[in-house]
Amino acid sequence: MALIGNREYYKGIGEIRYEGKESDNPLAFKYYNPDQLVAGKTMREHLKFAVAYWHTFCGVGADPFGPGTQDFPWDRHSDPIDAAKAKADAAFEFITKMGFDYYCFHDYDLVREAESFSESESRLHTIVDYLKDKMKASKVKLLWGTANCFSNARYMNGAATNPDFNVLARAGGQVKLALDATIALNGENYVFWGGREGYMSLLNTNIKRELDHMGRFLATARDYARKKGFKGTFFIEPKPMEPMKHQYDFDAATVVGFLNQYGLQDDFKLNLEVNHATLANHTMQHEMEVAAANGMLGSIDANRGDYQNGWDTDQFPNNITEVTEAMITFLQAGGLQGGGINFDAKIRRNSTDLADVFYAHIGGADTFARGLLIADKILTSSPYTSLREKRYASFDTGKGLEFEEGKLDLNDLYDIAKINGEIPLQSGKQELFENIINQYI
Ligand code: XLS
Ligand code: NI
Ligand code: NI
Repeated sequence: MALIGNREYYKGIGEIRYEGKESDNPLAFKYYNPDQLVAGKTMREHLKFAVAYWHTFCGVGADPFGPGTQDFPWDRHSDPIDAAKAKADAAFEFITKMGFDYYCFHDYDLVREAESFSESESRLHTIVDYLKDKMKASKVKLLWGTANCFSNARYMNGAATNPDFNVLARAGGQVKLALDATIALNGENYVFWGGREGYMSLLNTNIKRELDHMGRFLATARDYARKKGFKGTFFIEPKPMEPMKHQYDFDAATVVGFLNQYGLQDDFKLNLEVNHATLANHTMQHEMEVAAANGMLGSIDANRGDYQNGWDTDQFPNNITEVTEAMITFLQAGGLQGGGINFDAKIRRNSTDLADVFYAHIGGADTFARGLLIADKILTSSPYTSLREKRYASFDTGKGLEFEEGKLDLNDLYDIAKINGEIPLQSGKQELFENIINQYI
């Protein structure tokens, strides 16, 4: 294959192709067949896979007990621009070899943040120009950009919810630059993950003021981007905790309420992440159902947690049942509104072979492709949909329909209750529903 840069980073690994489920080639897709039609669209169009810059090209595997285990050649450059360009070369080589169409970034994943704000700004300009050329040459697109307003010490008490106005203003400056970069690179969406928007202790926190500040901050960012011609969608990414004890964007339902309260509902939708759902004691399907019910199913950060512990382990997706259930909701909602499936996931600290990051993305893509195929079969050829609809049939005609249309008052319900007397039980048939999912897997 033609290389975009002049150095090959992932040596000995070529383009990953679809070979079907009988293939025993570990470096091939078994289910993800980009051009295969499912429910009227190609898999490529449905799934819009993206590589997360921060995990795949920045994450060296450090944990609270020790430093990283990966030694990325691009990090060895002492000059920050050289390092950023080498990283971009590696990134585009990887994304192209995977055959994916998209990537996602935080501002300072692209280039190291400088000592001064203005030097950071000029570094961002330089790397954005470089990325423009890489994108043109490769046809890889930007699914979304975002600003890292949580790593730097200045954000230890939050960014938009910081009690110090000057920190909020600094975050505003940073978000402006990240929006500029996203717009310059034709980003299709822009994400806000409230990394430290929350509290460690209520004793020193004024929730009402902090939420008002966050609402105002997001409206300010939206207005700026719209004025600059940004047509894409803004996403809020819910997460209940970590790094803070409590984060305001707790889960889908909380964020929907927040967006409606602050008048942001027409411009913002949700970017839902599997491991964030489970941290909030929900399933991913629950989060997607809540978002879809409100017309806000925007994008997905694909990963998975660990059933035996309670933090954001960001493992690559491999749970077929979990993903199949999510894809049922995905198809019923008519797909994602503007977003795609971003692998916000990292290989384990002891996965140190060059090929490991390929296996990881192949497994993740195959899990989603397989979930999509199964969900489509369940919806088109199993009794699943009719069984579910049947449960609500009493609202389709007669008094039930009149109730839905707002034509009955409480006295009407009283009259019906009196005439009906005791009502026969209607089974929820949960085990039957579960069996259908398993049968189609
Ligand atoms: C962290 C978040 C983060 C966002 C982007 O838990 O998932 O990676 O996706 O800031
Ligand atoms: Ni995420
Ligand atoms: Ni996360």
